[in-house]
Amino acid sequence: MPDSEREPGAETLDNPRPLDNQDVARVFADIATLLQLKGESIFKIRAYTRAAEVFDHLPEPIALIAGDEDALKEIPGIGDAIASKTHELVATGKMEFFEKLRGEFAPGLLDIMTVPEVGPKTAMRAAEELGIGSLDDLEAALRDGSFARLPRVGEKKARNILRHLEARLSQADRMPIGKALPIAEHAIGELYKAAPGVRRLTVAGSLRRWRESAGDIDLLGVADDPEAVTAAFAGLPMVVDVLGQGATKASVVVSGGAQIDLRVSNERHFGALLLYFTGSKQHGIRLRERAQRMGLSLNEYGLTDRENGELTPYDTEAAVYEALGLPYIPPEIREDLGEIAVAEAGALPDLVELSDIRGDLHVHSDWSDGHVSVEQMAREAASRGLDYLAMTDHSSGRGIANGLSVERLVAHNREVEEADARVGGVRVFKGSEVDIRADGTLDYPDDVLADLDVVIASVHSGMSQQAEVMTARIIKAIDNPHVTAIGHLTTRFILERPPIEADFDAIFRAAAGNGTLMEINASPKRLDLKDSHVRRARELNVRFLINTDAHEPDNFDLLRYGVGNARRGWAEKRDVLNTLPVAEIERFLATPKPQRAAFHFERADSR
Ligand code: DGT
Ligand code: ZN
Ligand code: CA
Ligand code: CA
Repeated sequence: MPDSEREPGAETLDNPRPLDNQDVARVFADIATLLQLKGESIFKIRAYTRAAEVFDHLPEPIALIAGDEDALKEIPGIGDAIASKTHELVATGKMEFFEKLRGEFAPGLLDIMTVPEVGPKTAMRAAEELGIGSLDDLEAALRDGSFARLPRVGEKKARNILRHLEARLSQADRMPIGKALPIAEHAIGELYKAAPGVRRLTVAGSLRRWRESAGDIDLLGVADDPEAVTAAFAGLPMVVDVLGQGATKASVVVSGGAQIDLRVSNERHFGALLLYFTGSKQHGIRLRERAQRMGLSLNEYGLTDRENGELTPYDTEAAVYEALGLPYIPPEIREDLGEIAVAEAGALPDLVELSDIRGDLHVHSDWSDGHVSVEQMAREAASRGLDYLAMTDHSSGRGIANGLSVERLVAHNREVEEADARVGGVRVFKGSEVDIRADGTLDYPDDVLADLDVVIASVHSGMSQQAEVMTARIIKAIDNPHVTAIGHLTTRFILERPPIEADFDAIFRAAAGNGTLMEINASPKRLDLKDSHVRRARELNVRFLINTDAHEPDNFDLLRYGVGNARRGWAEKRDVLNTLPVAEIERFLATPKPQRAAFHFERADSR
């Protein structure tokens, strides 16, 4: 699957997103399922299953070709009937055939079947015998035991299903950080305009910790007249509902559905306030326990001496930590994952920073599914102060992509060399984002890969392989001498598509063993590796690239999400190869692969 079905940030709050390749694939898969339940012929079912697979793997956005039925029919596996249904679906958002078919079954049947381990037969029985027509019904039947009593279900399976469902429901009203943070920043800008007396407006909560998703948006600020600020906040044009409004706090819902909580304090208490509302809750609890042991009590106003009841306010977080005998702990690692003990031991990691990143080794152009030319991307990178980038357009394994055939790759390489010569201030490397096929072979032969400076190998298809198969597939790519890094390892989309199943420790060990890098893909719909994988990989001596996977110039701005995510995984500057100056990167790329594992670089490099 390509990176491009939906550009990061392309959705707006007001426009529902257009159907992407996976949406279309899902409709055809649903049709196949329903036809199977109806007992239709295997040939008919297979045509729809095939269509679902084709669209799932299509490396370009379906929206770009669905307008043209003839172009659709040229895709192998897509016949007349499916082409016209696809056209209808993408153009109108609906497909009559599917709507009619769906109407023949109990409502909610397909929803229920989206829960792992609920197969079609069980779902049908649940609908017919228990009247289950929604996920809510399903939850109730799982809790009261009636679901477990259905034929071929049983206690154990019902428990598993409930676990899957709970995981689903607990994510249901969260937003990916890529949606939440821009809303928070917009609100801050608007509030500065609407409430001239407000200062130090800051994002707090999970967003300040750069968690990949947020339940709500927490904002803090300072003012001499807090009530004027909460009133101005409740009156912002973006606000659609005021949930509560008081002298120092307000909660609102903004257009698009996000909730924002604002708290305003005076300057003297702001450090304690920020510490409290940044969380995490668990980190706060540990700090309060520590305060207790010191005869103090910690709250959002400061530290109170429990003997004499005297409150000391703090205007910075660092001052609170200091009073607790600790160095400043960065928000990204305040998750009660051992950070307080590590801080106490003076062993906090020196986390990588946005300004440490000097280049980007995963960038697309209009040669594949990017939006502008190689040269424009290079100029854009240069103007943003990057010292180098690698142009890594897609390979074309399945022949239906706008990915590059070997012939086009050769021409692409020439254009990259020309851009490198023409655009000053930035080194442009020749690269490819090459597909790791289902069997672990790559789309290009080794002699073609050998001509490239940077090879990002990624899984874009066959994502539901069994763990052992997937692990072997990825390790085979890692073992290829020309592969620089594995791109977006798990292929997940935050809150949308689950990660692959694999033995990640085995993958990280293989990568560390021969110096293959692991990408931390900064696209906020991916953040892949995710934070916990970064931390584990780092323990196993893996080194990283933080890449934007940019498909257009604005995407270079997404780097900050990747850095936030890397910091949540405790990554330091020395763990991240693209913090190196260009000469060092060239030295790394010139080092043959098994020796890359031992590649040593100076830490004390300055810009
Ligand atoms: P979220 O919104 O689910 O993404 O996660 P947070 O961490 O932003 O949580 P939220 O919005 O409920 O609260 C913001 C911060 O306020 C939280 O990180 C820590 C603090 N906080 C909220 N409720 C409690 C609580 O009951 N106890 C403690 N110690 N702190 C709390
Ligand atoms: Zn990709
Ligand atoms: Ca929050
Ligand atoms: Ca909150």
